[in-house]
Amino acid sequence: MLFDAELGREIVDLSGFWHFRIDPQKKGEDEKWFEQTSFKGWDKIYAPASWNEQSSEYMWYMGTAWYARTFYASESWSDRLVLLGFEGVNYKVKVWVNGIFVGEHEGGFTPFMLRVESMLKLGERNVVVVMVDDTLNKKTVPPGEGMNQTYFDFFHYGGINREVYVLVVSKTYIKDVWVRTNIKDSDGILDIDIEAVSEFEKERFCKISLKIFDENELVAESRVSYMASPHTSKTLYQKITLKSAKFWSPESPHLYTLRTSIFYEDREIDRKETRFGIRTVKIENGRILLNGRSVFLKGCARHEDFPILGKAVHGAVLRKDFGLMKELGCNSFRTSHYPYSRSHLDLADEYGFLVILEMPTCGFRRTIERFDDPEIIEKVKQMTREAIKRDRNRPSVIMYSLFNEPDSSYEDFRILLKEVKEDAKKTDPSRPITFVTDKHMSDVCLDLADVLCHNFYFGWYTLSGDLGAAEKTLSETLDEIHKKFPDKPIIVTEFGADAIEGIHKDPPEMWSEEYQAELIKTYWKVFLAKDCVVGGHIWNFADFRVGQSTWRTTLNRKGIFTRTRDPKSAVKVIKELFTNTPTYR
Ligand code: BDP
Repeated sequence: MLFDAELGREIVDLSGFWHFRIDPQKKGEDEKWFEQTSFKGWDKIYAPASWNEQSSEYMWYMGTAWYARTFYASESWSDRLVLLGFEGVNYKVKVWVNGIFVGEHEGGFTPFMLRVESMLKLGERNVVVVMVDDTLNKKTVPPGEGMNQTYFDFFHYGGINREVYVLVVSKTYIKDVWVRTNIKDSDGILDIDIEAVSEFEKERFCKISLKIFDENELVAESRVSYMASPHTSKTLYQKITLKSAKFWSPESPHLYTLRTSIFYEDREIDRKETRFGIRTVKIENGRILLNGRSVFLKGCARHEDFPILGKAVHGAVLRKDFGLMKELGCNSFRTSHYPYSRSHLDLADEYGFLVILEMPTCGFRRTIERFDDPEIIEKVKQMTREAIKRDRNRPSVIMYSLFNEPDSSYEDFRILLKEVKEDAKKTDPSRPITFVTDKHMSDVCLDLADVLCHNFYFGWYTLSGDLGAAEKTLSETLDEIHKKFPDKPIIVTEFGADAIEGIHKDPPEMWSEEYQAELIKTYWKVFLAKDCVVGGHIWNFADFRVGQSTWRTTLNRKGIFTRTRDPKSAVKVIKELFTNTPTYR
């Protein structure tokens, strides 16, 4: 499934069956597997999807694996730039085309593009070979040491998890469009940056046209001319006012499309479409203001996880999930614990969800990595930058979460947090920044967060089975936090209990469906009684696969739906709680 962003451009989708071969001894590079043109004896694997559940042979495989396939390069691509786009490959990747090395990338959840036109044979089949290495270590993000020794609580799925495609563009093309929106009375104010790349050998006088569409109706336009110098990238700025604009909100998620075109000698040579919504987000006096109104976030934290597909969540599953979330009365979710796919967030924009975009920085502990290690700092910054650049036009994304449950009770974590925050603010100064903590009063970094995000498991990991005590401790802890930071809004980003479907207990007991429902009800009552709480996300929307251990039964069972989306008893209760909790309060 490809996305709107590349509409109007030539794209070859490389989804499908790839030749596949695992390389446990890591000998493929020495043996030059990337030069192969015949793949006899190799297995087959489908991409996008993780390799693990496609065959029992690969279920627990962690290491190097090779993918190969061919694609046809048309003769019409001469004098054009050809990019190979990857939406997400877990974890490290190296790419060759026709035996020639093209580039590499680290990080499983952010996109990258590689230029390949100089390696292509036009009018013929071309071979693309991709080496993926998902070996975890203390310096991977997130870190781990094995399939069952991860410092994060979700299954470590390897492979080409998201779309791969060939994108063909003109030698002068639009690389990026960034639309910042603001509201003045009934008008929408747009500040737009267009990054145009030119690879022509000579200077060219180009014109850029910007057209804004509301559905099919042209509602505003503007033009700018510039001299495109050879082998340069240029950023052009435009300001547009949209009179009597329609604003984006959960109840009315209105989207506009900006069509940016480059003209050379009055011929349109490139076009990129960018969807955006007009809305503002501000933190003021302990509240999150959306278009000036105080919002309350209701929802579940999620995971990208589905049987057989692994970390590739098919569009049909996403459609189902958004329908279920809407029925429940949710208006929000967090992309725990990594940036989700473009299609996932496209639906959030369309269905009007308020999203906390989280980075893949989970499990950061000072006993694992040093927080002042320049390699770690650089890696985290790069992944954060890639995620923000991809998603900063989305109205659904209202804030960035830079970490999940780091060792933030230690001063040395401040170094990393500060550096990454500064860098993130440069990439997008318009959105609030947070990180998610489980350290509460012992956290020494909360002053650096614009919004406080806390995960609580009273009644589960502590005060197990005692909901009365959990309620009291939750209430007291929230009061203490609020007293220390009276101007910062609090979101409870995780709370929940494992429930194994079909286990029923009266009175409710841990692991039963009733206990999960009761715990959620208890927490919700506390949230609504406190002004400082501006949102609650249940952990988790659906059961999800984890590694093997004595404390999980193949899945993390805190889903209110099973892994295949059947409802547990909590769903009815939550529907009532959420529908009776207004979005604005
Ligand atoms: C939290 C983590 C989350 C876990 C959850 C749990 O943020 O990744 O899955 O606990 O234990 O601490 O279920």
